[in-house]
Amino acid sequence: MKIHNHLILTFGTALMLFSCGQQNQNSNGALSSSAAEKVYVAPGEQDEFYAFLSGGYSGNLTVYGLPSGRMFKEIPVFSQFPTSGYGYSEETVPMLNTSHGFVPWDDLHHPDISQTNGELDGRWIFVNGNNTPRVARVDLSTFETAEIIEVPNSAGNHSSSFITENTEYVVAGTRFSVPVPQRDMPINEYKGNFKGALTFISVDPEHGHMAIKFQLLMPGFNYDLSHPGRGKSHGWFFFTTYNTEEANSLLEVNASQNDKDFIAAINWKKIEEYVNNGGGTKMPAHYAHNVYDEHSHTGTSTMRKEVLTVDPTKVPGAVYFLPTPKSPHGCDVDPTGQYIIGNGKLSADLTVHSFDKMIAAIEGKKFDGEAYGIPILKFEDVLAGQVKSGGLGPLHTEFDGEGNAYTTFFISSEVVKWQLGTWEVLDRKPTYYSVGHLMIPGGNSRKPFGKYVVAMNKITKDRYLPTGPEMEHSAQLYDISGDKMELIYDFPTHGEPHYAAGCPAELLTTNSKKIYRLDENRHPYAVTTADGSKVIRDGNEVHVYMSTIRSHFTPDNIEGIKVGDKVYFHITNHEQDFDVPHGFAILGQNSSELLVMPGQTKTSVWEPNEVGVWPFYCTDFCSALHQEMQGYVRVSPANSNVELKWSLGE
Ligand code: K7E
Ligand code: CUA
Repeated sequence: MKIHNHLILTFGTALMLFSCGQQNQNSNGALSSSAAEKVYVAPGEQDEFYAFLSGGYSGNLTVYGLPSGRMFKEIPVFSQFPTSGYGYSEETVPMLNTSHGFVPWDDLHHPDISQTNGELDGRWIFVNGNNTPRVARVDLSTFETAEIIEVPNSAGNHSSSFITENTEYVVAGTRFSVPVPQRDMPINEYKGNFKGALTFISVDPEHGHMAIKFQLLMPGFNYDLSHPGRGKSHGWFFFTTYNTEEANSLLEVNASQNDKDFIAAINWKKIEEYVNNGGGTKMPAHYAHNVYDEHSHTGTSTMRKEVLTVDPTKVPGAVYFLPTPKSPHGCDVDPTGQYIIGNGKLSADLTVHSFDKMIAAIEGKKFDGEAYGIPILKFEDVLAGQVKSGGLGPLHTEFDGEGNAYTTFFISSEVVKWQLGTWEVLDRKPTYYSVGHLMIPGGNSRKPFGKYVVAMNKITKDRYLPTGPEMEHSAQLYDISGDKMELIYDFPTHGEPHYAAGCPAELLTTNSKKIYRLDENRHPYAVTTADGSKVIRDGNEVHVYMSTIRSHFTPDNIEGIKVGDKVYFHITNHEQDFDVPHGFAILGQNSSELLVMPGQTKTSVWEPNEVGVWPFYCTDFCSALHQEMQGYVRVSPANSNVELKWSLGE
C-alpha cells in the first residue's frame, strides 16, 4: 500500500513538472542565437559525430548527425523494410529466421559500438532484439545488418547488447526469467523454479562472427540492464536485477517489496577459464544463427542444437550480489572502471558501488548471507557513495571523461550532472519530457568524447506541430562543454529510442564502403557481364538473370511466362559508381520493391495469377531517363505454348 501511495504521488509531481516545463520553455536558451550557431551545419558541410539511435518498436536503428540532428539513414535490423527490400528479398529473408519461424519484427533497445582497449574502434555496432531474444551485428562499413543470433533460454533480451572492452563478448541477459528448459508448468510455481539466463556471446576478433560461448543460469530474477567492467574492472560484467521477490503477478506492487535488489557482478574471465577447461553442461537447444555474406549478398540461416550452460554455484569466486536500492534500472560503469552506478527507479538517491571495495570485501569474505548459493556482499562494504540527486525516477547514467556523470530522471524530467568521487550535484536541466536514456559519444567507454549529451524523451507533447494522437519521440541536444549544460536543440526521432551510441565521424567515414565490386560478386544468380542475361525455366520455376545500368534493364521484354509460374527476378546492378542504386518492382508482386546497390545482386519472387502484359520499372530515380527504365512481362495461360524468350532493343 505504501508503494502505491508513493507512485501516485510521484506521478502527480511529474504532471506538475510537465506544466511548469511548458511555461518555462522560452527561457531555457534554446532559442538564442548562440544555440543556433552551435547546431547549425551549413549546406554542404558535414556533422562532427554520428549518433546511432535505437528505434525501439520500429525494430531498426537510425543514424543521425550531431550536432545537426539530421537523420541520415534507417538501418533495418529486426523488421522488414520496404525502402530497401530488407526482409522481403530472397537474400535477406533468412536474416529474420528464428526457432519460432520467420519473425519480421522486434523491439530494439541498446546499440553498442565495438571497442579495442576500451576505446571505440568503429567496426561494428551491436543491438538487441528484446521480444524474440536476438542480438544483431551491424557492419559499420556498409551500415547493413551482417549477422543475427537468437538467444535460447532467454525471454525479453533486455540487458543486452553491451560489449566488453576488447569486444571479446556481447552479452544478452534475460529480463524475464522462464523455465529452463521451457516446459509446461503452473505459472505460480515460478519462485525457485524459473531461471534467468545471462548469455555471453563471443565475437570473432577478425570477422565479428558471433557464437554463444556460455549461458550462466542465474536465480529467477529480472535482469534489467548491464555494463562491462573496464580498465581495472575489465573481466567483470555488472547486471542490475529487479523482482528479486520472484513475483509472478502484479509486479508493480509485488516486485517493489524488497528495499534492495541486487547488482550481479559476474567475473566472466573466471567462467571463461572454467568452460575452457571443460566446465559447464551441454543442454539441447534450438536457435537460429543468421549470417549475411557480403560477397554472395546473401544471408543464410543455420539452426543450432546445443548450448553450454553454467551453474554459477559451481564456479567459486565468479558471481556476487551487490545490494542496491530500489528496483534499479540502469547499471553504468564509469570510464576508469572504478564506479558501478545503480539507478534505483523508486529511489531519489543514486547508489555508487566501488570496484576496489567490492574486491576487498570478496577477499575478506565479508558476506551478508547468500541467495541460491550466490554470496551477497554487505551494502556498506561496497558502497562508494550516494548521490543525493533531488530528482525522481533515475534511469540511466553516462560520462563525459572529465570526471562527471549525467543521470536521467524519468519522473522529474531532467538530466542531472554530478561529480564522481564527491557525489556532488553540479547542474540540472529539464527535459521535455520524461527522459529515458541519454548518450554522450563514447560515453560507455574508457574515452568519452564529451561535448554533447543527447537526451531521448518518452513524451513529446507540445514540442512539435501536432500529428494526431501519435507524436514521434523527441531527442534533445545539450552542449556540455561548459560547467553548465545548455539545451541547444530538439529533433524528432523514429520509433522509440532507448539507448544510443555515438562516435566521431572520421572513425567511420574512412572505412565507409561506396560500392560492391562487380568482379567480387559471388551471388549464384549474378549476371556479371553485359551479355550474361538469360531466362531459364525449371518446371514452373523461372529464373530471370537480369542486369541494370543507366537506364535500362536487360532483358526488358520477357514472354513465355505462364499463370502458376514462380518467377525469380535476380537483379544485378552493373553500376560501379557511389550512390547509384537501381530499384525493381513488378505489378502484383506480393512483397516490396528491391533496391540493389552498385555491384550487388538481389532477388524478388513474383507469382502471376492473371494473364496479361505486366510492366516492371526501376523504383529509384537514377538518371534523367529513369522514367524510361521499364519493361514488360507477357503472362499466358497455364497451358499455353508461347515460347520462353527475352530481349532488349528488339
Ligand atoms: Cu531504460 Cu530498454 Cu534501456 Cu528504454 S530501457 S529507457
Ligand atoms: Cu534505375 Cu531508375
